Amino acid sequence: MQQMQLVIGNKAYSSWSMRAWLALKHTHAVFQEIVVPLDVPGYKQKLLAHAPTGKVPVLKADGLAIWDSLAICEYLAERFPEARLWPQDAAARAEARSVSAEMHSGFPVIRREYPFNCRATDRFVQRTGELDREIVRMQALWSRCRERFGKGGPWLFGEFTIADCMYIPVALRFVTYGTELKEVAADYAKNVQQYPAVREWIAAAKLEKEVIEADEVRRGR
Ligand SMILES: N[C@@H](CCC(=O)N[C@@H](CS)C(=O)NCC(=O)O)C(=O)O
Repeated sequence: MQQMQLVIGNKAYSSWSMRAWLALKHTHAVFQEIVVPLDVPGYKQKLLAHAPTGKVPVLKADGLAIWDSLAICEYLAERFPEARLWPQDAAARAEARSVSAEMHSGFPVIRREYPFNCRATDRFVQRTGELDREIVRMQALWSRCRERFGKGGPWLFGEFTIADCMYIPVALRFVTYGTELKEVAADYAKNVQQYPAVREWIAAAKLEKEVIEADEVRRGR
């Protein structure tokens, strides 16, 4: 079996890359990382050489190029059943798929107003009503998962699943932008920050030299 390759963007800025990377890490498979810095001259051609979307992440495995974070997560869940990337219980699995899809296709305001920048601290973004509404929804979603399905561990569905891969970058955004969180969400964000794979990703992000100005919102209040 050939070693898998995961094509990703800058660790500092690419939240979709992080999602696929977290799922792949969770399988404990050995893989090669191909980092393509985004928004620099020629980056699009490099991405198009890997997949027709010209976006990251892309997983190269079994002679296939699999693009899009959720498709990669699904592929890994099938290929590594022992990693239990989805909950074992059918009801929990249905809900985990719902919340993962909700993240994948939703929360446009959080994604726009809180650019992912996992090495940044002390950033300030003016809150708006629409941003507040999404933050409220996010916390309600996390609370429901934790309360209904989270008894077996610190993650949304107890054990670590794809739902956590989807929401870990959001928890890191809340840390970056100093968003006040209610207890359940605050505990979840704390757990995320302590997770070894997250620490490894952020440590690597801090070593990157590239800066994407659009994702560097202002410091302080
Ligand atoms: N729906 C896609 C989104 C992928 C995406 O937008 N990736 C961004 C980086 S986080 C990208 O490739 N940006 C480069 C570009 O659009 O040129 C997924 O889930 O993988």
